[in-house]
Amino acid sequence: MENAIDIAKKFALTSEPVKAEGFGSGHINSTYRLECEDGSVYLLQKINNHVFADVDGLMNNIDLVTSFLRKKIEARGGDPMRETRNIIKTKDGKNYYQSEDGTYWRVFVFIDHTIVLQVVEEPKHFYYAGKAFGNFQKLLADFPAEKLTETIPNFHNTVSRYRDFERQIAENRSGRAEECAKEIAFARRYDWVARTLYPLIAKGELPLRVTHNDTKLNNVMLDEKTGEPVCVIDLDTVMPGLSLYDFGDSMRFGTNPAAEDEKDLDKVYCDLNLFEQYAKGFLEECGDSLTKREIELLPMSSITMTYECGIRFLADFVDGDHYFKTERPEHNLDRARTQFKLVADMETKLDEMHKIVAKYV
Ligand code: GN1
Ligand code: MG
Repeated sequence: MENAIDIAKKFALTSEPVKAEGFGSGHINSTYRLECEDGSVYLLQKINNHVFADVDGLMNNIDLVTSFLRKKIEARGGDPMRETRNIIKTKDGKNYYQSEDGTYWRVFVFIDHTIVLQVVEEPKHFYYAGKAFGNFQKLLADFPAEKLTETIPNFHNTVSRYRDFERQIAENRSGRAEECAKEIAFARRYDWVARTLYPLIAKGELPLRVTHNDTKLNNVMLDEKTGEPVCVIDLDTVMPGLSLYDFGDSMRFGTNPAAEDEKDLDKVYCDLNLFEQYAKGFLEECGDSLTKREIELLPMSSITMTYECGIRFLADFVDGDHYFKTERPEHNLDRARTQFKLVADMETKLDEMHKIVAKYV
């Protein structure tokens, strides 16, 4: 079987690859920091093709989106090699390589002098994350959405997510459903949350835009010295979606001062100061283009996206951990618990969130 170095040799690198080390913290793909003989560094990734069934469509999306962004970044005098992902093609000019064992690989330019955070360390980091994702949305406002493949159909369709959740609980492939009866009961008590955003698209109340759809704090690279945003990464789920998905998912991950998989739930809550930091940054960048209805729903989107992630983690736990990477048997359950703790906490803070949003529109 080909190892990471053999695979790297298929790509048009500046010199021979010599070292590949595990890197990053994504729950889906596997990432390596790749070093070459001449000292140049790249990012090598194995794409999870169980999650992304159409790798060709996925990589074509990333090629289209990054090419589009590069032009905009150049036009405003930015650095297109740092401020967006850049695909390194294979020696035969393809966006990815399929190895002999059927796995899929890609290489990106490595962006140095940046940090990626798992929790907010200084409030300004989250303000900058808000600016990064708000700006990302602004830059893609005139991207021709019809050119994009839907890499994961119904990705944020919370109505079908809830149906899948009930089906996986009923199937109980892991036999662990009883172990999490309390969490299942919570998910059912809050099932109304699944109907707060998605159905409004069909009713014409919310516009589809080109959105990132996976806006966790660790999907933005910040300058190691200043903390200012450098580059939005993890473009696998850039698809038509709601601005509210991007806003809410950032709040889900970033307003919690503890880790997504923290076992001590006393440490898990929604920090409203952090909520304010992100809201300010996001709205400064793209607030002008949001509709009244979108703005009204910004606070609620934090709950909806956190709930969605919670039922996905819980369903995967009961299903036997086939989707998200896990490091311990209870990992997905621990993650579901933090999400549900946040949902309940955010619910008590909705009024405050509305007051904060009102300050920046
Ligand atoms: C996954 O790949 P990563 O770790 O950035 C997941 C997101 C979840 C997130 C939860 C394609 O994101 O939807 O919100 O984990 N990505 C996919 O941390 O399912
Ligand atoms: Mg990621």
